[in-house]
Amino acid sequence: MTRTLAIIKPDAVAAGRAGKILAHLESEGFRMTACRLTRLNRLQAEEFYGVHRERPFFPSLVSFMTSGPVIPLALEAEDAVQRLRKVIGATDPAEALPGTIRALHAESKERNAIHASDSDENAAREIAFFFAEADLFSL
Ligand code: FUP
Repeated sequence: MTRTLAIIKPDAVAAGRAGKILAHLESEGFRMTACRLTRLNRLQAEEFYGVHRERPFFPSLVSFMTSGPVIPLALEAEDAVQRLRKVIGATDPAEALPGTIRALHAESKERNAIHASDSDENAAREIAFFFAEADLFSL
């Protein structure tokens, strides 16, 4: 078993889609090892997306990610990082394969319902961003 981090983003939480997204993740075999409902402040959002700091969409992304509550989830599965990337679909919902979470629930490239770590190294960093080791349940 390996771990990855998902975040159900403010658009999906506000639209009442968090339950459906969690059910989708569970139906794909992901198990929750930690879960919170929280709102990022500006500094936290800027740090989380620090790799995109110089990109033109960065201010808008930070503003969106701080606009309301989010649900970070530490998830466990075999090959969790790569499998979750497949299940969420492409960044832009217009390019996401049918049946993926972003194809089903995202509004736009920015308001795209869910985040998923893109490597094992980033998964470890992103899980630690939201959760203490003692908060993680091993299943
Ligand atoms: P992803 O790994 O699919 O979440 O996509 P990226 O790491 O490339 O981008 C991180 C977030 O930046 C996306 F979820 C949404 C936002 N973004 C934009 O708003 N516009 C863009 O052109 C690219 C990314």
